[in-house]
Parts: sequence; structure tokens; C-alpha cells
Amino acid sequence: MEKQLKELAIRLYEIDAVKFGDFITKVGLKTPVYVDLRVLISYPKILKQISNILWGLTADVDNVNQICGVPYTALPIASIISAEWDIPMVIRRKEAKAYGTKKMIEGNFKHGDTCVIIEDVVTSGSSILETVRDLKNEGLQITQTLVILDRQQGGRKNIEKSGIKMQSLYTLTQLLEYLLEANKITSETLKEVTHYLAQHSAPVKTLEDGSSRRLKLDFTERSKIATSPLASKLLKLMDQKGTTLCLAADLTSANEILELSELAGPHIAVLKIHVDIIEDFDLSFIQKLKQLSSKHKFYLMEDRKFGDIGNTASLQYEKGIYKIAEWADFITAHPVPGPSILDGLKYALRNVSDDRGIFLVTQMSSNGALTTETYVKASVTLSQDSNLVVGHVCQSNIFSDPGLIQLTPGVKLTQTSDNLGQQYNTPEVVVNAGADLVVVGRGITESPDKLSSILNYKNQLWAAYKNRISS
Ligand code: 6AU
Repeated sequence: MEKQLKELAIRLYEIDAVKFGDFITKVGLKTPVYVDLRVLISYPKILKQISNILWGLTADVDNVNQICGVPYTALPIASIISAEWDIPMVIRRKEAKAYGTKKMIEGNFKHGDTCVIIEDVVTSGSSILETVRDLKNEGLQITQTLVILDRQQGGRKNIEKSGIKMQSLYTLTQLLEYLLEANKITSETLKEVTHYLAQHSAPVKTLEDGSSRRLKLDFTERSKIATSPLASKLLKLMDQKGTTLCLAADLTSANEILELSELAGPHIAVLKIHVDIIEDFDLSFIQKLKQLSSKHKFYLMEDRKFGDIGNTASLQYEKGIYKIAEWADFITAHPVPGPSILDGLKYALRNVSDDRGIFLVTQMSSNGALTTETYVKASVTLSQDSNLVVGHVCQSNIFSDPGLIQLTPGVKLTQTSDNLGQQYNTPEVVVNAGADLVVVGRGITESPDKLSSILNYKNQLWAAYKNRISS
């Protein structure tokens, strides 16, 4: 095996999979050596050879039911292993789910199947840990991961801390030692890299910190962590009232909305409206709605989905006939314009003394939504710099801060879609996918018995939340 690894190291050097110079790794660390195994797809023989040697590291091979390659580089390697050894493969979607909470993992598998993860290079281990999290969420058991190169920057520790055994073909030092032996690099280069490795380690990550912590804490605990005063109040209110229901009163008559609010008020945390669809709108409607919100203790959300440059968004929020900034406790906004949307919305609040909060529309429930993984990550980063942001409108567990709130629409018990692209899940599915506050619209507004629907959604959502924090 050692001979094979030495030969392979030289081949990797020759095909430019190992490069020396100044590079930045995926997790933002500077490095004098960069191993880029994406080129392997251009060398099928080497790809096959490396896949076979890698699979030879598997412990307890008879008990492996599935393998999963981490996209993209490890995917062809996993495919070769799968075909060669006749082991079924699953794929974890890399792109943000444009299709609601459906199918995070592709492939056929059974709850309890054991799965080996295949990865090309490990630095901090975060890609593997994210993969482990999603596979575990689907009921797969992960005990080991096979890796071509361990960069020795803390990834192994992070992975093993999460109870997963990691086997690698090379450590970075070993790979360079083989190259030195073959006179491909000088001893100075080896020294430089060794010195670099001693100085630079990747941030510590575990499976348990981050997003899963948010899902385990109760709302009262989370209210103490929230930096936004209104997020803190909403979290407390949900615990006090025992409800996570946000009713989407998408009705076009002011009176119908008021009637529904009177009925639903005691059972909801938030009433969400689209003020611009109301045909007989005037400000007295808002006054009455405010009275109901203080009588029954629920918050008001205007789902305006602001999405323009700061100046326009600011005017839309503050001015016009709706004067949204004056009355809406919460609003929604698309992060697409970047930080200036938050600056603009904040500016509109300069004369408002009540607490206000913004939910960023980070993922959408509609079929084919364009909210890609890169977009989602950028939106999550945007929310970290503003205490006006109270959370994200999203379909899955995409952020870790327990002080932020996941608002998830697309919930209906009797249908899986409408005929205009909306996609529905059940209360249990969305709560397990991280939903804290859950939007139900037509599931209630179109029901012949509205009160019993309200109670049914409220109770199912609350039971799912209780189950999530206790399991
Ligand atoms: O339950 P429904 O389908 O009758 O209503 C869902 C509500 C509507 C949408 O405008 C809104 O939720 N919504 C949002 C929000 C809240 O921003 C985002 C999204 O991705 N999907 C979605 O349906 O009022």
C-alpha cells in the first residue's frame, strides 16, 4: 500500500493536483500548498486507482449499506466505489432546496441504514459535519468517513469529536514527504509547510454546536439570547401562549380580516397580512386591528417583502397610504439588494419608538425558487450585522443563532401544492426542519370551520415543537 501511495503522490503532483504558492482555502485560511483534486476527473485511471485504494480503508465493510460522496469532487469517487463494489449511493443536495423541504437526500435508503461518507480534502471538517447532520436527519447512521487528504488543521479532531471515525489516505505532511523523497519538492518547501501547519488551524466545529442547539432550546431560553428586543418578546409570547401559529389572513376585505382576527386572536402569536390586497383599506382598519392585537396579545406582520434600494424601501415602509412603519411590528424583506435594504428600512424608523423586527426572505416555498445555497449563506451573514433582523423566512434549518426565529410558510394538512407553485408540508415536517413560527393561510381561511382548523394547526404545531425540544 505504501508503494502505491508513493506512486500516486507523484502522479498527483504531475497532474497539478498539488500546487505550491499563496492560496486561500475554502474556509478562508491562507496556505502555501493547495491540493485541488477536482482535476482527477480528467484522469480516469488515477481516479479509479485512488477510489479503489480509498475504499480499502473501510472498516467493517460488510455492514455498509450506503455511501455518500460530498459534492463535488468526491462525487465521481463515490460513484466509482458504488459501481465497483455494488454499494448503493446517496447524494446530499448541495444547492439550497429550491423545492421546499422535500428531498434533501437523493437516493433510496431505509431508516437506520449505515452510510460511509467519502470526501476529498478535510481542513476544518465542516463539509463532512454538514453532510453528517443532513444524513442523520433522514435517519441514516454515519460511523466513518474516508478522506483522500487530511490537511492536519483540526478537521480530524472536529469530526472525531462528533463520534465519526475518519480514515485518510494521506496527511499533508506524509504527502509532501513522499514528494520530497521523489525529488519533486525541496526540504525548504516541506519545512515551510510544516511551519505553516503548526501555526494555522481551522476553527473548531462540532456537529452539536450551531444549528442543532437552536432546535433543542425552548423559546424562553432563546428569548434570553436574542439581541433584537422584539425577537425576544415574540419568543417569550410563544411560550406563554403555547402557540407558534402565524395566521396568514390573505383576505381582501377589511371586515373579514377583523372577524378572523377576533376568532383566531387567543390562539396565534402573529397575524400576518398583505395590506396591499385589501380592497376597502383605510387607517381605521389598522386602528381596529391594533386593538385586537393588544386585546388578544398577538403581533402584527405586514408581509410586504420589501426588495428595493434603501431609499425606495425606506419610502415604501414609512410613506404612502399604508404607513407600514407606524403599525407593523414585523415586516418581511428580500435580502437581494444587500445591506442597503436594512439601512433604508432602519432609516424609516427614525421617528418610531416602538420595537420593530424584520424577517429576511432567505428561502421561498414556491416550486423552482431561485434562492440558491450561495444566496442563503449571504442572507444569513447579512442578518448577523443588524439587530433589526429577527429571523429568516425559510424552509430549512439554515442558521444557528438561537436568538433568531425561523418563520416557515407552506403548511397545509390537506394538500401538497396549489396550482400556482406553492408547495405544502405538514406541521411536523416543517417543525423538524427548524420552523419556529409557522405560517398557515388557506389551510385556515378556506376551511368551513375556521376555529377548529385554527386549533388543529396550533395544537399540531405545538406538539411538534415540544417533541423537537425534548427528543
Ligand atoms: O398558506 P398559504 O399558501 O395560503 O399562504 C402562505 C403565506 C402567503 C405567502 O405570501 C407567504 O405565506 N409566503 C412567504 C412569506 C411569509 O414571506 C414566503 C414564502 O416563501 N412562501 C409563502 O407562501 O401569505
